Amino acid sequence: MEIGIVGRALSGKTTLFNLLTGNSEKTGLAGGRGTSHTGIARVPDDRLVKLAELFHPKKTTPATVQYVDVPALPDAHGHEGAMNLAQLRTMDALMVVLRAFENAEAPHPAGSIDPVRDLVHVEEEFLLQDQMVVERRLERLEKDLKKRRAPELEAEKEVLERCLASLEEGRPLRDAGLDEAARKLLRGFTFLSLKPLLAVVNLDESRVGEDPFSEPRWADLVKRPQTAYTSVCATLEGELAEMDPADAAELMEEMGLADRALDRIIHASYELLGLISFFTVGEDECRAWPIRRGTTALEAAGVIHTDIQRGFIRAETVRWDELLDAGSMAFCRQRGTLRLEGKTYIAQDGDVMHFRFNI
Ligand SMILES: Nc1nc2c(ncn2[C@@H]2O[C@H](COP(=O)(O)OP(=O)(O)OP(=O)(O)O)[C@@H](O)[C@H]2O)c(=O)[nH]1
Ligand SMILES: [Mg+2]
Repeated sequence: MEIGIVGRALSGKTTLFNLLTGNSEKTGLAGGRGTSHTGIARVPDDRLVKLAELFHPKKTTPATVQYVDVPALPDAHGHEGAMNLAQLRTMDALMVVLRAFENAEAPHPAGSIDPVRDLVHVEEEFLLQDQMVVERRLERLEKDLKKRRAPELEAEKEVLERCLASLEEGRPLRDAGLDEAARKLLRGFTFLSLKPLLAVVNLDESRVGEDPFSEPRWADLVKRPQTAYTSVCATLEGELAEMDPADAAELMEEMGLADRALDRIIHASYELLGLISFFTVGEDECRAWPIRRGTTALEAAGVIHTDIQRGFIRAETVRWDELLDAGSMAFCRQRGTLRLEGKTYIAQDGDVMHFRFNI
């Protein structure tokens, strides 16, 4: 599962990517335009921290999210360059960085700061690309339908016509009211405006802590489905990352900040990808495992190892907080909070699972 980072030139994509992943790619005008980078962010999880305090494992392994910094394609004239749409199509979700900071050394390509305009700018390109794909396919379908009336082609045509209507109105496919069946039918097209979107406003240092979305121009945008909005000040996050944790906490309190913006971005990314975590615990390792919402116990076992899936007998399951409260799996069993779940049980966020298997 990958999240592609997009946005206009010099919006802070690579700066944020570095902060999220701990990589150190070049930023600013020296940044290598056209080269994409991949990195991994650990998903902060208090539940895992508490479980590790109980078990004192040799190793604690958080869930991760993979980010790809997808810069614009190099432009021979030194202009902004076109988005790398082919690479964006392969992503599971997109994070668009919207510049709201002033920086004279790295001027905004449009000459002024306006995050709403930039979101529309990026989305319009997605809409245009998707519209081209839909129109081309519809043309082909019309031809095929003249030769042969097939119900599956009729169904595809009906869904694509709905898509076209939405795109022509300027509404992303995310917001076209498509049901699960329609989405399944569209999967192969890798539509950009159908991908879950996280919009991140990169605030100026002077405006840290402000809510940029209270401005009326955001009102309609923030209501869109499968779209999440958050803000960050990349410069401040960079400074916090360099400080020791106690000093960082003090500075955040002084500034009236309740949580770390980077944590918020990672959590929002995880949720946008439709991921939840189950845990495995023990003296060797406490670990959070990412699974899609709706994953069965049998599939969850397969995430750990195919052998465990193959030899699946049952999953001894308890909620993380019930385990903490009881202090051990054995006490959970005594209290009756430990459940024996079968193959079809739908794993829940925060479940601690111990798989019994036999191969
Ligand atoms: N003042 C200020 N400067 C920032 C902030 N975030 C990024 N910058 C600066 O803005 C410039 C551009 O940042 P990058 O991270 O390289 O932006 P980018 O979107 O990756 O740029 P391209 O890949 O060239 O499109 C760099 O000089 C950063 O140091 C911020 O929050 N405040
Ligand atoms: Mg960059």
